[in-house]
Amino acid sequence: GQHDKPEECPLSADTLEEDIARHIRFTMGRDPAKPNRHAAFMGLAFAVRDRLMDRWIRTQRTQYDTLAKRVYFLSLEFLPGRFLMNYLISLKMVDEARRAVEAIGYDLEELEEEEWDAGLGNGGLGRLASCYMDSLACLDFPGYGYGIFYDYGIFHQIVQDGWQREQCDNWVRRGTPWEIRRGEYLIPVQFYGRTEAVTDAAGRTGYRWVGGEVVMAMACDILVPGYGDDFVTNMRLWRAQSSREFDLEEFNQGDYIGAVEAKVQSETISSVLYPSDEVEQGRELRLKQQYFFVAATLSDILRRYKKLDRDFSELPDFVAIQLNDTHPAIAIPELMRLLMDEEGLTWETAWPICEKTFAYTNHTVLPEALETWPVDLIGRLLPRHMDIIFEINRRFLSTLAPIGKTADALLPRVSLIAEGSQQRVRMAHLAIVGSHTVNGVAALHSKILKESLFKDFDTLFPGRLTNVTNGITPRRWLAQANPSLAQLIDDTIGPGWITDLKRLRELEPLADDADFRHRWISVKKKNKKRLSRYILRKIGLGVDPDTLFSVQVKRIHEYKRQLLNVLHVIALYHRIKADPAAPVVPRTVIFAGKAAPAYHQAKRIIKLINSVAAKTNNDPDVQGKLRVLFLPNYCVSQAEKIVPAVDLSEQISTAGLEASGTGNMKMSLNGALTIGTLDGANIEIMEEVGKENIFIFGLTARQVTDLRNNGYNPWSYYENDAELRRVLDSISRGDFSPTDPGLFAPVVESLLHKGDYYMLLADFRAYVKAQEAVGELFLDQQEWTRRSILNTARMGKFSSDRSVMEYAENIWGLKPLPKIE
Ligand code: 26R
Repeated sequence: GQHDKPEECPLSADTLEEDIARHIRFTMGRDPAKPNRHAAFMGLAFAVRDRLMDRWIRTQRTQYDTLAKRVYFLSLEFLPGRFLMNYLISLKMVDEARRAVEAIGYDLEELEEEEWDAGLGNGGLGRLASCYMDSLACLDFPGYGYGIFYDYGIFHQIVQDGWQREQCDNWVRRGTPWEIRRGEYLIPVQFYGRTEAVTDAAGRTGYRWVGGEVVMAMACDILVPGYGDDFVTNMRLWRAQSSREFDLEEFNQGDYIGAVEAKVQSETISSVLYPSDEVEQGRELRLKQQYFFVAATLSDILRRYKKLDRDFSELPDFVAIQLNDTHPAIAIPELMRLLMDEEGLTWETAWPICEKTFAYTNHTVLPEALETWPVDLIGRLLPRHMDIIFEINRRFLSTLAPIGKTADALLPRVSLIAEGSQQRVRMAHLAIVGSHTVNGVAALHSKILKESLFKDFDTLFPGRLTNVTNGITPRRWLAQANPSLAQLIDDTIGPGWITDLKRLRELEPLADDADFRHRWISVKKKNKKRLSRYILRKIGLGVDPDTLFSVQVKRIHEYKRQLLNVLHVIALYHRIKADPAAPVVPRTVIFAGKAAPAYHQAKRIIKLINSVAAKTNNDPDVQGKLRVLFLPNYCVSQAEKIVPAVDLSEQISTAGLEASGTGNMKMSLNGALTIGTLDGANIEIMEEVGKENIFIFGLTARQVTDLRNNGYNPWSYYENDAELRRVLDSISRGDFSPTDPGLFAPVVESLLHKGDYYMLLADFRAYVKAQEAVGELFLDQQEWTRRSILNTARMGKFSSDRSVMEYAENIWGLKPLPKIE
């Protein structure tokens, strides 16, 4: 392909083949003449890593030499998936690698499958962080990602008897070739203890945090290369290590085993990612994780800043810190503590520095996903931070009183502390007050932040709230995941789109070219065949690549309404049963996604999907007309197999609730047509691709709130829509759970007896109608393909390069580094 021009490596005179053999022998201790698959993968991985290493060192040197302002992207989650192919593509050495591994008896795809996904995130938020790392590197921005090196990533999902079961994701069991450990470089992080007043020589009172225990943070770096140039940056992920003097007292008193136990215990801080996507947790260990990584990161940032030998008042000229949701918001009081208690600044000097350094991105409006922490817990774990948070709040609230802004219970609404039976800190309010800019992740979402969730703050801090619409990296989500389509595009308009996605517009005229459409259809068909083989391998179900592939893959959550999709599937099933001779557009309905382990309703929906699949797939009347399936363990590498094969992308959340969505962008970029509500980034996708090239249905966000305020009654839809009634009755009756007829009662109850909070019934008829239009259009393959091409051609806006440029210009005040010669 055109992306694979081998490039001379200045580092070593050895060929890739020689390097691989050397690593198999000397790094892995294996015979290079007949390496097993794992050794072959590791040999290739280390050889590739060598080639990134020198570029990385040179990039760091340039950043240091130019005194460039840097951005630090703080995130509790990163979801990079696999690295091998991403590195090979960046280094333009795919073809070279393919030849080298063929020489030792393997094919590249086989070795690719040997790598475990790095699943250090839950879903959208974590994957977005990884797309942004890719774009930062591609655009040569001096930036670093900071996070936690979890030993256990997002759980591995298996499906047993239709139910989700969780298994541990011990992704580093066999070691990962990609981590570069900084074992010599440990940063102490303190917990518990108390605040003490101290008086300095001049008689001024200050405070210090004393006592408690200390855990060490060890840096592990993972490289992030730009595309096709020499720029390589990194994510720095922290691992907890016990400190040598951890609870020495116990040790000295002779309780040796007790002391070792306590040491081991302290290392659990970085052991597991919390799988709580949008469900509140509030566990002490999670707060510990947040502070652990924030403290280590800020210490690292200030260490680097101090080398510049500048006044702290200039910090915001050299450092921008982006908070990926509120999860790292404890960084705000931590920076205040460091500036005051460690560096001797006054509150009055320290606070503006903080405000000018931090910016915060909100990723959800769901109330249950807005973090609050009990004051008692923060007070015990981080006593000095609790004092500082109270002081931030006191000063913030006191600015409101004199300017007559205290009407209508404003103070309790905006306070950082929620009063109640137990006081809690509202992390979003802390993040807003301590940041110069707060952004939502799609136009509608940001509007909702301004007009509703953070309305008061928009009034108090005019201009602070803004929007940066999410994006995805075209390197992974087109070049890597869909090589056939990438090749077709290269052959047609050249490879410039990879770093300038707007150039896909040049494909527009080809939508009317029958020959091009023909080639487009073959690519989609090839990808659908590839996915069909994968499905057969994974769950033993044969699917027909000529059918319409309708796909809903994402975390399972009621607001995302996988259940609405299931209701439609059941309606289709009933129609087939009612008239088995009638012609239908054959469909394959694909679901995948994980449910939070404690989210019982979501897990029941997975079971329902599998039960509906079992019944319909085994019904002779249905053969060749409808297949339903649930693919276990949705993850980045699985998404790379699914996304290129999608015909219809299901983006059907209740309007106003999906902040942006990014799967919607991936599928449309790969030529899928979207069926969706006017929610999140769907709206902007519609604006780009044109109303005629997307299937929009259902209530708008405004209509959802109005309906809710005026009294929503799900029963009226049940009573007035016979088909809907048959669908719900068949679930209630136990048609899909004959041995346990009450199994899905809670599902129907949520709709009819518990108020149908996400308004599935209100949108059901519109959804079915939109699906009918989909079926109709699919019969006309030429017209469908024309629209598919236009979707791809018009997705340029949704490159994460555009998003990151907006952050850099409007929020971080960053310029790209001068290119390295
Ligand atoms: C506090 C804890 C329980 C928690 C809450 C929420 C942990 C993790 C989350 C994940 C949320 C914030 C998330 O992933 N949001 C998604 O962010 C994507 C990237 O911006 C959006 O595209 C997507 O719409 C949104 O749901």
